[in-house]
Amino acid sequence: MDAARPGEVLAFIGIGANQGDRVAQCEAAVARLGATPGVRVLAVSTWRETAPVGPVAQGPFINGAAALATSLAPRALLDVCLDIERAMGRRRTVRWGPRVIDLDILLYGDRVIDEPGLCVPHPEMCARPFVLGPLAELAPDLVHPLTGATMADLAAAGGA
Ligand code: A4P
Ligand code: MG
Repeated sequence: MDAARPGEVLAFIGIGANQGDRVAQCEAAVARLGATPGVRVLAVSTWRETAPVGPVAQGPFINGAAALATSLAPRALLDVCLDIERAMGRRRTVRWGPRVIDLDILLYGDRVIDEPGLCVPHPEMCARPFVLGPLAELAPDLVHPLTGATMADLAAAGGA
C-alpha cells in the first residue's frame, strides 16, 4: 500500500450496504471517495457478506473498508461521507436499519475525537468482526490509538 504523503493523514472508512446491488454500491462509494479533491484511495479490502448485527431484523450486509490518504480535516471527511450517502439515495428512517450505503470513519491517523456528531476511532469498531476483518486485511500492524492493540490482534480476538 502507498503511504500518506506530507500534509496527508492515513484514514480508514468502513463501508456497508444491505439494500439494492450491494457490491456495486460499495464500489460506487469507493469511486466517489476517490473522485473527491483531497482524498486518495490507497487500498480497498475484499467485500464480504456478513450477518446483520444489532437490534433491527434486516437482510445480510456486504462490508469492506478503504484506506485513504487525505488532506481533509476529520469534519470535512465526515461531510464527504455523508454527502456520498445522500447522493447515493440513502434515507435515514430506522436507526441501525437497512441502508443502500453506510460510510463510517473508523480511524483518522492516530487522532482521538469525541465531539457531537463525530467520534473517532469509531466506538463500535473493536466489537465488530465485519469492521475488524477488512481492517486487518488492509493494515494488520496498524495500532488502535486507544487500546494499543494491532488490527490483527483485534480481529483475532473479536472475530472475522
Ligand atoms: N458519527 C459519529 N461518529 C462517526 C464516525 N466515526 N463516522 C455520526 C461516521 N459517522 C459518525 O450515523 C449517525 C451519525 O453518526 C452521523 O450523522 C454522524 O454524525 P448514521 O449513519 O446516520 O446512522 P446509523 O448508521 O443508523 O447509525 P450508526 O450508529 O452509524 O449505525 P452503525 O453503528 O453503523 O450500524 N451489521 C452488519 N453485518 N454490517 C453492518 O455494516 N451496520 C449497522 C449500522 C447495523 N448492523 C450491521 C451493519
Ligand atoms: Mg453510519
